[in-house]
Amino acid sequence: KERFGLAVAQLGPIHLNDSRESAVARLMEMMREAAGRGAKLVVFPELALTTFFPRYWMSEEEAEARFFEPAMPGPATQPLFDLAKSLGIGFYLGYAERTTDGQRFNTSILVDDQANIVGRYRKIHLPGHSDHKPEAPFQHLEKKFFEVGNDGFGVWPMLGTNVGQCICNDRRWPETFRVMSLQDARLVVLGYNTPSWNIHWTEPPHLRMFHHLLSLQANAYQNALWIGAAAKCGSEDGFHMIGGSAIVAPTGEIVAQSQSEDDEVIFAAVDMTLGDNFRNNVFNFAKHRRPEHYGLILER
Ligand code: ING
Repeated sequence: KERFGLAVAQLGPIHLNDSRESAVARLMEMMREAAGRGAKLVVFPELALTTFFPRYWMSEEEAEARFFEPAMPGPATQPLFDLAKSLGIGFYLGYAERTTDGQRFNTSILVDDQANIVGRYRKIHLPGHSDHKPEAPFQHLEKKFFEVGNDGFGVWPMLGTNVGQCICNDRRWPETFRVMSLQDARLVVLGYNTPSWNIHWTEPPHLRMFHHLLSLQANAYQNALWIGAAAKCGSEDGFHMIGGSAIVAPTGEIVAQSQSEDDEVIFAAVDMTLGDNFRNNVFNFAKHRRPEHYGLILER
C-alpha cells in the first residue's frame, strides 16, 4: 500500500512582538509531535515565521527589514532543518522571501527528510490591494509587499508519490489545482492566513470557513487529490483569522480537521491509491477532458 503519515501543524497567533525564534520553537514542538505520530511529512502555515504583516501599512523597505528572510535556512530556521533531519521527516514551510537580487515573494518550500529543499513555490494569486485604505479596520497589502510568483505551479517526486504546493488564496482558484493535477500531482499541501472579516463588504463570518472548506473539498474531488492545509489563526494583536486546518481525501471528504485556533497537529494515514478510481474513471483526463473547448480560460 502506498500509505504514509501526513501531519498538518496549525499555528495559533504570532504577534507583532513575537520573535522568529519563538515561532520556530513552536514549529519544532509540533514537528516532534508529528514525527511521534508517524508522520513522514508535516505541513506548516503560510508566512509561518511572523505575524501576518500585510495587515499593516508600512513601506516596502520597512516590511523587508522586519519580516522577510534573505536566506533559507537562515540562523533562526536552521534548527528546524536540523530537527527535521534528525527525526527523518519532511516539511512544507511558508515564509516571506527576499531574493539575492532584491525581489520579494510570498514563498513556500518543500523540504525532504534529509532537510534538502526539494521545491520552491512563489504565491501567484495575491489577494487584497496595494493602496493605503486608512478607513479600513486593517489592510491586506500582499499586492504591495509581494511580486506575483514566477515559478509556476510545480509538482515534485516525494515519498513515493508526486507532491504539489500552493499558498492561501491560490486554493480559491480551480486553475491552481488543475495545473498541478495535469502534472500528475497526488497530494497538494498549502498554508493560509485567512482574516475572519472582509474589509470590502459586510460578509457573514461563517462564510469564511464555509468557502475555505468548500475550496479544499471541491478541488480535491475534481482533481483526485489529497490536500493538506495548515492555518495560522486566532487573534494576532486583536486581528482574528480562521482555523479549520484540514486533511481532505480525493473523495472530497474531510478526514481530519483542527478543533482549536491554537498550535495543533492533525494527522491522517493517507492512502495514495485512494484517488486512482477517480483519476482512471470520472476524471480520466485523456478520455473525458476536452481542452479544445476551454480556450477562453487562457484567452481572457
Ligand atoms: N488570505 C485570504 C485568503 O484567500 C481572502 C484573503 C479571504 C481573499 C477571503 C478572499 C476571500 O484566504 C490570503 N492570505 O490569501
